[in-house]
Amino acid sequence: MTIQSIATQPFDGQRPGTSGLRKKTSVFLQPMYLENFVQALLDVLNDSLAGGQALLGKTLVLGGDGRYHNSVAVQTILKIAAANGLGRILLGQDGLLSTPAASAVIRSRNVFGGIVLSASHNPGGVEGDFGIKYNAGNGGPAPESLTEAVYVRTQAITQVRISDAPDVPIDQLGIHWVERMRVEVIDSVADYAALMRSLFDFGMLRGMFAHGFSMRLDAMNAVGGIYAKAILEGELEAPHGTVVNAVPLEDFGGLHPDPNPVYAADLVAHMAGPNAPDFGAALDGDADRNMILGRNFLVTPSDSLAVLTAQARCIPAYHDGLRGVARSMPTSTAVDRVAKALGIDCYETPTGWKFFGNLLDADKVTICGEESYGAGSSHVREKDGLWAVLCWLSLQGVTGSSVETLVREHWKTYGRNYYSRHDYEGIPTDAARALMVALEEQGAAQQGKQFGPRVLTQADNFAYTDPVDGSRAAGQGIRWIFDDGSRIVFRLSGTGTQGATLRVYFEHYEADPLRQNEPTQQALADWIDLAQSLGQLRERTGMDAPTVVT
Ligand code: VG1
Ligand code: CO
Repeated sequence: MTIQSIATQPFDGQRPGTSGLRKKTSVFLQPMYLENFVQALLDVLNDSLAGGQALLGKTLVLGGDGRYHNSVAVQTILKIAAANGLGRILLGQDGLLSTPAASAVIRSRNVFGGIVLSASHNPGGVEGDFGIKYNAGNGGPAPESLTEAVYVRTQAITQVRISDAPDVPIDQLGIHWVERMRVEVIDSVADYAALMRSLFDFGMLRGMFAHGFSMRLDAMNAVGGIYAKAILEGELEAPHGTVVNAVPLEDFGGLHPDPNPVYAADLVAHMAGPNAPDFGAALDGDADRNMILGRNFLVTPSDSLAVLTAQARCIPAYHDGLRGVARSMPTSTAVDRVAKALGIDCYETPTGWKFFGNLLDADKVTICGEESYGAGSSHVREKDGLWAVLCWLSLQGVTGSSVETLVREHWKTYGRNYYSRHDYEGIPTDAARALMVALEEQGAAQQGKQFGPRVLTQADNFAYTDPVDGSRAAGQGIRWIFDDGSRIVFRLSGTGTQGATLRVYFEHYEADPLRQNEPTQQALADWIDLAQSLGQLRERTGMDAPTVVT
């Protein structure tokens, strides 16, 4: 075994987005592409520590969502880490760790950080996407200061250090060595399952299934399957077959592992059919997202966050109440009303889980959520799909109410926030940038004007100052806010890999229980029309309609 220094040259565009560096798989397959990024990351981590050989005493967690290239990338990373003098790696068996499980391992073993290989909800396979992200010692996504430093380093990189050691048998639990670096292959599920056991009343949940409660969890052929199988069918003794698409496949069996009504249409149809179980749920590629369904009933993620916040005391971990809550800016304000009623703080952050980390670390919030099917709590520093599912299971067990009843009762108490997101995918990047400039100008020009029964009171581009460390993030999305509290928000995706994706978010509040049963798109029609006419979306995107509506 020897350590080699390989000459390399920078690649353009290795700047991490909303959640790590995410590109077409073919981009990652280029020789040195992954190598450069990993070397740059280790350089930056090394520099952040005092002293020359500082990485020697450190441990990193490593694992991924099992998509195409996962196991090859794991071997490459092990060899680069060893060559750079890292002390130890805790590797999920077969190279697998869901995003929330990686966060759990970092925290439970109290280590320096972790690398997660995932492009999350993006499709996988040779034709799909691949990704890599770094999580810090708190278990959460690296802050922008770190990802930016890594990017800067990728642009000046000249050498990669790598060992020529043989591959590690990543399927074999136990201790292996690469150079002087210890590689411990760990059970991918154990730490995470223990954490879930500590939060929920597993005895009560087991009792539900014993008494015939039925459920279907669609793991979308992604890594979440191994966690859902072990916990739902294993520990909670739900019937075999409760978890479907449970085996992680390199291409997710051709599915798009994004749990929303469009890509999880199968589950939606099943939940509307004659054999629908009591409860339905789906996870995304790296199991940090969740979709919640009742019988013939879809829960919007913003409502899910609000209901969980309102009912959190049903769950042992939150018995004593919540410190506060946080939501991303585009997420509906349903949770704000609950926070107000509970007398707790509600924070509004930019999109992406990294912005919740400081609030959680400073104990300002307990539960966080995003409109994009993500929710989580202080138990880890990532959103957590199966945690959300176990929360909803607990709510049904404790209250004896169905998913639909829980949501409808919630609307009666707090009012309903009609909510929808329209995505326009694959817009040429330049056109998308120009569109954002135009939308900002248009907002400024129309501010104070009347549109039908309402006035556009505020038009701006959201900026956030972190209340804990004072760091600032500007340009986080264009907001058009009306005097009745309704909103239209526009932002560009930071996780797409082809052209640009425009996301348009619509929200409208309805307090009157008699008007809470309209189809969502109909209830939001005024705002959808307004976004079209003022924003000229058709002309500027070249598309007649959004590509995905959720
Ligand atoms: C999207 C979502 C955002 C989420 C991010 C990562 O980002 O909108 O809410 O945090 O994906 O989720 P963007 O920039 O494309 O809108 V995951 O499950 O893909 O890591
Ligand atoms: Co994800």
